[in-house]
Amino acid sequence: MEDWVSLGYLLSAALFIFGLKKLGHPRTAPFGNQLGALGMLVAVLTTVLSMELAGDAEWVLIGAGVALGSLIGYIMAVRVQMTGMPELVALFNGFGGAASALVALSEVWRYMEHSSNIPTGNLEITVIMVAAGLSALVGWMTLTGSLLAMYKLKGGVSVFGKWIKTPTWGPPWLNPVKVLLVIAVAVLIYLSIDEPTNTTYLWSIIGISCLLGLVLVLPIGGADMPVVVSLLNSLSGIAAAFTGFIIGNSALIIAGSLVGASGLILTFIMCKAMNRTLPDVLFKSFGGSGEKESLTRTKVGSDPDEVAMMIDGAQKVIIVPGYGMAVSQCQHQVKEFADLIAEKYDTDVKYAIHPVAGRMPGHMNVLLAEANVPYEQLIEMDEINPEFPECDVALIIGANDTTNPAARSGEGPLAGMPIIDADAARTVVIIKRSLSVGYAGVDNDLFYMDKTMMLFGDGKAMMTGLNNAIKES
Ligand code: TAP
Repeated sequence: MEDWVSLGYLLSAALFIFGLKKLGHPRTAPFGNQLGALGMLVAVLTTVLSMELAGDAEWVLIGAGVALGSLIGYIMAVRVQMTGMPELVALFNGFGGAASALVALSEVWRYMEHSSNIPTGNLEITVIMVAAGLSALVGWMTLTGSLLAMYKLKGGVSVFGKWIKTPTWGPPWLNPVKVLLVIAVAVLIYLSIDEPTNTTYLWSIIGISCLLGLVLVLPIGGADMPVVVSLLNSLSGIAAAFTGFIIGNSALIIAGSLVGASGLILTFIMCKAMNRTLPDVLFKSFGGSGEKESLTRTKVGSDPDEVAMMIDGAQKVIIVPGYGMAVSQCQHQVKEFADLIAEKYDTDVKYAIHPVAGRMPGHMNVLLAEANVPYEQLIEMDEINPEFPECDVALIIGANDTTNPAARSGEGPLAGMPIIDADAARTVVIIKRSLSVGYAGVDNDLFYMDKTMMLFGDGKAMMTGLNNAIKES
């Protein structure tokens, strides 16, 4: 490899690492993101310029690919709603895995065409076939698993105008099937070493890997989806690292390893937040059938004036944001509310942040940072929970599962998940449009407690009403 190419890859790796470091804090995260994107640009330019292309046609092909990919990425990023981000991330994970697996496949193909006279047992063939087999396993599994995860996050798919719900299905016999499929791929990789030109092995590995991605994600539902999305993210990185190994591209190995390692760390953080282990998530199907509980109970709603009167003079208010705040985009009204009561009643205001509130890691932090909420006021669940018994009002805005006391029982999709202890506050105010269930489909006893006031309506409309009522009081 020429010196300038090595330097280009070194620069891109340094940019990835600094970018990752900056992503560790919400304030520096946008800069971290830009560093990462710049690192990718340097890596792509270095790779393209170092390629020995045969003629103009190949340059046109590469240029068209780069332009088309950039355009599609730009349009998707500009058009995506904040609430659609997790689906987009899942889709990108899948594309990342597939891209790596395709590059590995083309390299093996090229190798097969030119190396039919290499004796079997040759170390080079062994290394290439094992790396290509693993890249195919991880890459194709990531593609199908991520596509299914995307449709699970969406809740379903529209076929000719008819909405078909994404199923969650995991009978106990599916677990041995998963193990058998992994063993089958291992055997096929082993066989392909002895017969590297036999393409049946390669196609079989691809087919089984695609199936494996589906059966791994199919039983997972409810509150465990964040774990599986972050695991798939990690797998897309691992597939890239294997491919980098096959084509001898150090930038791909470094970037893939960084994504693989950071994705795995995030997966374990998510598991800890959900009080699960990774094998539990992958083999125990906590998500259940994916069916939502139907509601029979009722509760009379309050109005903003009533809530404003109750908040008048409150010494301590803890705001608990959830997915509904992201849907209604009411973070600015929430910040205005906090400023109002801090100024008018000298109220101590804090925000309780559950690690899986919303639909992506750090979802609430990002929204509240956008509204300029001081970072010091965002308190992690473990730290804020002991403060609820001393809290006058817990104001829950569009959060449901993350406050559901059903999680404290040993059964159901939320079983064992740590929650925000909002029910320990003196009064609970919940803003949401109805009594309907949250993402995991479990009815929430908190709505029906005597100390709970329900403000039925869209988050933004209700917060605006509440702020006006406080200003007029
Ligand atoms: P959820 O349990 O999803 O509940 C959100 C609530 O917001 C809904 O019950 C809904 O009730 C309400 N809502 C929706 N639109 C609203 C609007 N415009 N105005 C006001 N309220 C609105 O929320 P959560 O407590 O944040 O829990 C997150 C869930 O998602 C967890 O189960 C978590 O495991 C899962 N999940 C998380 C992630 C990550 S990484 N954070 C990724 C995937 C899945 P109404 O319809 O009655 O308004």
